Amino acid sequence: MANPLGGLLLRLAALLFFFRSCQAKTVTYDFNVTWVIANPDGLFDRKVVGINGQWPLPTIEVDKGDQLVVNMYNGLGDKSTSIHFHGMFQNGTNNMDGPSMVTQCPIPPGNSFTYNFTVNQNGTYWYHCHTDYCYPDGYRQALIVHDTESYFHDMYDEEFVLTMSDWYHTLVEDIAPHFITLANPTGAEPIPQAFLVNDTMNTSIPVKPGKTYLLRLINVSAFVAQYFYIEDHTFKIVEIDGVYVDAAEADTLYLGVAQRYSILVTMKNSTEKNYPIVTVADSVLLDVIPSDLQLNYTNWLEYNADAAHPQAVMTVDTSSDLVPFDDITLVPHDRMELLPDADLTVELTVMMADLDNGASYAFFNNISYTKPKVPTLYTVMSSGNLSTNAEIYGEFTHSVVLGHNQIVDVVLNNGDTGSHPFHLHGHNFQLLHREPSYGAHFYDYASASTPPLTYDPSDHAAFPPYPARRDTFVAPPHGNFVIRFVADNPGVWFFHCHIDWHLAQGLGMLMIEAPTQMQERMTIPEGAYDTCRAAGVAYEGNAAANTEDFLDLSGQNKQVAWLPAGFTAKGIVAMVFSCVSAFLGMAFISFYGATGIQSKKPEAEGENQEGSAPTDSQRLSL
Ligand SMILES: *[C@@H]1O[C@H](CO)[C@@H](O)[C@H](O)[C@H]1NC(C)=O
Ligand SMILES: *[C@@H]1O[C@H](CO)[C@@H](O)[C@H](O)[C@H]1NC(C)=O
Ligand SMILES: *[C@@H]1O[C@H](CO)[C@@H](O)[C@H](O)[C@H]1NC(C)=O
Ligand SMILES: *[C@@H]1O[C@H](CO)[C@@H](O)[C@H](O)[C@H]1NC(C)=O
Ligand SMILES: *[C@@H]1O[C@H](CO)[C@@H](O)[C@H](O)[C@H]1NC(C)=O
Ligand SMILES: *[C@@H]1O[C@H](CO)[C@@H](O)[C@H](O)[C@H]1NC(C)=O
Ligand SMILES: *[C@@H]1O[C@H](CO)[C@@H](O)[C@H](O)[C@H]1NC(C)=O
Ligand SMILES: *[C@@H]1O[C@H](CO)[C@@H](O)[C@H](O)[C@H]1NC(C)=O
Ligand SMILES: *[C@@H]1O[C@H](CO)[C@@H](O)[C@H](O)[C@H]1NC(C)=O
Ligand SMILES: *[C@@H]1O[C@H](CO)[C@@H](O)[C@H](O)[C@H]1NC(C)=O
Ligand SMILES: *[C@@H]1O[C@H](CO)[C@@H](O)[C@H](O)[C@H]1NC(C)=O
Ligand SMILES: [Cu+2]
Repeated sequence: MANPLGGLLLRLAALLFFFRSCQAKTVTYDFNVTWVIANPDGLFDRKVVGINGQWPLPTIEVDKGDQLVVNMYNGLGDKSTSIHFHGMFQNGTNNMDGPSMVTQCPIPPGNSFTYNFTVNQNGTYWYHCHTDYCYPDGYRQALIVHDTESYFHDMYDEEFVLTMSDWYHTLVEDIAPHFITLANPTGAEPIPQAFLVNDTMNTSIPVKPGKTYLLRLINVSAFVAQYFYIEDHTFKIVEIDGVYVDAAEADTLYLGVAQRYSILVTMKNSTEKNYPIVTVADSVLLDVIPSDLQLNYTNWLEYNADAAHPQAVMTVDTSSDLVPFDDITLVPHDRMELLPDADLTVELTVMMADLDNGASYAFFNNISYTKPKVPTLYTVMSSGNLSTNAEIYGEFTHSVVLGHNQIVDVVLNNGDTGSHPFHLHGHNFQLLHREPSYGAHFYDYASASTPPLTYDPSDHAAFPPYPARRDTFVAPPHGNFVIRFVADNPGVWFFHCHIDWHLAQGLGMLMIEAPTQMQERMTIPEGAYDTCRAAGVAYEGNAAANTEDFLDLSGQNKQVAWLPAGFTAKGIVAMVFSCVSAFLGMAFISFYGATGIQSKKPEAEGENQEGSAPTDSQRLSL
């Protein structure tokens, strides 16, 4: 006989259980960061950054709504570090964002730092160190936010994470001294020795016929972008950088550094053969291609472990013949509309040029990002009502103050012949415009003799009604893009090229978003200041650590001086390489630099293309 009370109790219990299982939980990771030895490409043993004695590093996994706590102990002994959780908005917790000298002090050896924030987002992310250049030493891994309510949750049987990266045999600390120096005036980026999928090579993903898999692809490269396809399989894109998109059929993807795609792949019904998963490095980004560098790699969808694992048969001659899916055409599943016209437009021109020490730097509008003496967030917190005055952050942090809830456009013109994946911390932005589009002529502009395509606000294709959103967007060689976001997340947010070498050359700037609201809403835990004390870094004052007069920037860190007028990279190249020794060259430069010739900024972009920007032929001549 039915017992109404019992039924009610049962239902209550079920409800309670439901609430409990939905309740956000705290997920805690203890990371003891130390050096370990690894050899993922089978070619070379090297020191890498391990966590709790392991490498590959642990994948962080949380459910949407969870509180994530990462207790990090720096056991490296010889290097400061920090962690950035790439793509996490850190809404209200800007101080947990991770970039050294932006939102925290570098964590010195022997010290700890606790990252603690709420994850109210879904999708595919990653974490990596963010202190000087560091993550090419292996300090990077996936961060997955599980969401049982995603619209595609019932459309797949199983999921796999696949990270893709370039791999160096040399420690960053040994590469760095040779990179930004007189000996490398063209700024030729270090060439990786291999490319890894999931921190290894020759991976087979065991699959079952007829099943559908969710593959989360994450590009954790430091430099080189890769094309991705699976022989004889198409797939559906369902997520980019944590934003669900309407399923879009595709066969080839281009993953810039730091970008993520989730794709659904349905297996064939037969188990006769295994299919190559092919990654091809974008060789256009490489200044020279060493003869022993393998650019394309085969991994497999393994239907049958006993069948052959064939190498991919390349159907194109070079990577630039692959036409990837254009991410700007994706439509977010939540149908967020095009934001209203911007209240503020930040215009940025990218350029690479040599400074007075003969080394190559990267610039947004003539400014090469140079670390301040006080982490910029702490300048905001200690500056009272002067926080809205961009001057206090110093000229060389390239800080722009955004008003709370302003609509902001970033118009970026790439005066460089390389492509650059730009990342904004704290936000997703809408993709409004990009040219040239992927296709046959994409790389035509990558030539120094082709003038850059400059964005024309009065003559462009209509913006999409439901623009795709992501946190990292690739600027094409000599091309441009326009992105838009709402300044609804008070904080100091880094906007920078995610090619670690280019960030080291200064390709970054800061958005000081709603500083007054930051002061009202945020408190910095005392432990964060302990880190500064241990690091010997000031945590009050303007960019020059002046606490008395925030408008007095004397003593601020500056970028290296401009080259004297008429002095060009070509001259330096010719000089360095025709001189008997680099030492002679250096002596000449210091002599030349000391003669008191007026330094001069490049007059116009055009002149700079001609003058100090490295051209392809110069790069190749190295
Ligand atoms: C970290 O690991 C190193 C090496 O295993 C060990 O010596 C050290 O005690 C550990 N530190 C912490 C705080 O766990
Ligand atoms: C991957 O396979 C290739 C070709 O069979 C082989 O030369 C290479 O050593 C393998 N690499 C690793 C890390 O197993
Ligand atoms: C993390 O932050 C939450 C919310 O501010 C707080 O309640 C909790 O105690 C913190 N946990 C740790 C380990 O610091
Ligand atoms: C996050 O997931 C929820 C539930 O699946 C969905 O409604 C929301 O649109 C997702 N957010 C984004 C940015 O895709
Ligand atoms: C790739 O590596 C991650 C993390 O180590 C692991 O969870 C995942 O299963 C691997 N994927 C495949 C296809 O082996
Ligand atoms: C990762 O990004 C780099 C730089 O944009 C790119 O060269 C490389 O091809 C990307 N990797 C993949 C697998 O797409
Ligand atoms: C596999 O078989 C199922 C059921 O017979 C069919 O619906 C599906 O289209 C087949 N898939 C392929 C890729 O042939
Ligand atoms: C793929 O690699 C092979 C061997 O390294 C090479 O011969 C071929 O040209 C490469 N193809 C592409 C498209 O890079
Ligand atoms: C770079 O500096 C020159 C000389 O001061 C100036 O004319 C030019 O407008 C600057 N370019 C940008 C984008 O600010
Ligand atoms: C800013 O703060 C200073 C010191 O608290 C005060 O003297 C000054 O009047 C304030 N200025 C404005 C414009 O509010
Ligand atoms: C941050 O949180 C506020 C509400 O507290 C919300 O209005 C805003 O949209 C959020 N911004 C982001 C980028 O998550
Ligand atoms: Cu770049």
